[in-house]
Amino acid sequence: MAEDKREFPKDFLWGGAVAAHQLEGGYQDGGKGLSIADLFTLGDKDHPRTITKKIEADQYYPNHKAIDFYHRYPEDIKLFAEMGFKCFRTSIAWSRIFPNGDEAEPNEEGLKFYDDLFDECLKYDIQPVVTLSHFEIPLHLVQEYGGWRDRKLIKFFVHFADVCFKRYHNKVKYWMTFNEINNQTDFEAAGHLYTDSGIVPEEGEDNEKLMYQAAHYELVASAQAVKLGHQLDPDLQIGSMIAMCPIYPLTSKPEDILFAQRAMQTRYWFSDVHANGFYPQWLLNFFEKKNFKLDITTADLAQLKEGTVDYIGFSYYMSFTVKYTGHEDYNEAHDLVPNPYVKASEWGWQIDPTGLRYALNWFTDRYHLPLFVVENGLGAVDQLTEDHKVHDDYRIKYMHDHILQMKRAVLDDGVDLMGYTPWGCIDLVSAGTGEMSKRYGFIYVDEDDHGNGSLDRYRKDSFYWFKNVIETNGAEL
Ligand code: BGP
Repeated sequence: MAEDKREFPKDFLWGGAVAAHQLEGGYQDGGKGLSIADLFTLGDKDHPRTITKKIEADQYYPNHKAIDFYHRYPEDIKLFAEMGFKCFRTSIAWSRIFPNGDEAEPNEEGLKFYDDLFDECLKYDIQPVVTLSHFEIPLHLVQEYGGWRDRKLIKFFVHFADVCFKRYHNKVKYWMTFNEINNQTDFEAAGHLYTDSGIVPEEGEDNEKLMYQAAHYELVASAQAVKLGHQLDPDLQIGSMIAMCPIYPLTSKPEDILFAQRAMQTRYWFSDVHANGFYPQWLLNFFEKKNFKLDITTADLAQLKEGTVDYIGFSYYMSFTVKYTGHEDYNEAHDLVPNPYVKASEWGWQIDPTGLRYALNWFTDRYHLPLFVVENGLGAVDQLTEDHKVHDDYRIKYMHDHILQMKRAVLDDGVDLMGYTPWGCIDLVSAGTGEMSKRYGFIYVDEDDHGNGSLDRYRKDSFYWFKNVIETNGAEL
């Protein structure tokens, strides 16, 4: 097939994405408090990370140093500028601004750090795109309040959001409230509950109910933040951030189709609430059926309506497949089956570029809102050659195939896509495993899984490839 030489719309936001706890390091610098991410140990694809109660001397915590972006960001932003980035997605570490999370006054040193970081981006005309809560909440909120199981967290988060909007609204136009808010659907993995919501389920507690309650509080907090942000500055664009893994039926058997539909509803009701401002009826019926008496007030429901999002930001790495096995309700821990048509990465993530075009169309049909692909990429082991090169043609192929599908969704299907920020544009600590060796970057960072290495940065082959993609606005992939 002839190469598709069409360009993306002008003003398309090409860039890259990271999260504070996965690259900043400096975990106690500038008055920062501990966050739950500071208690994640190192794992690997066969051994999940654990979360210790306090910092243990004999454990390694990869996020403490990460890639030391906290001290080296000018060098890194310069490399992003060299690639031609139009935007840079990062998050604000909540515990840099509010070390405990429940203070009235913010920590000026933390605020100043992000002022300087955003100024450095703007120096090169790189627009910051900011996530407020990316998998880390101040540890004190976990220990004192039990994380998002407590309604008070709404107040603390909204205060944090308000302080950030007021301080940075002249520098940051694009915001997202909670990273991958729907990744809690896998409620049987207690680690996820802990990560997203800072909840440690107690013996005998119903994880599923806890998840729905925490998610409700988060959605109310998000809606209140969106409303406040718009009141302060109507130019702010505040979006949701959804982990999009389309769920396909294994066969065309009507039962499989219906079950896949319910699975999609179960994974994506979060964006329904963000975008529509109300709960889907099937879910309210489900709460009844399960006898979940959730704390959802009339005032909450009014607030959800008043704080709907401006766009849907989402991550896309893989698709899922399900098969109906006789029960009605989708349970992510048990109902996924391998897709015989799709190959998986070394970490078992099913690589499916076509699924990205499907997802873009699916979101468009459902919400009629602008979309933003704020994460996508291939985690792979890279080899640094003696002359400091990385020949990562596998990564280039992955990105080529995904960008091509994105191009078709935009130019053929008419999807309104704001931009594309591939994940981990510079190598960083994996959220899932804590490894450095699961690399996503265009820029190689000399550091191993245990924190050894010079931390020097090197341009991979994909660096030059992506630079050209941006320069030609996607005409040359
Ligand atoms: C997303 C998270 C990111 C990031 C990415 C890759 O779910 O938003 O924080 O880490 O996945 O995952 P991993 O780091 O586990 O490879």
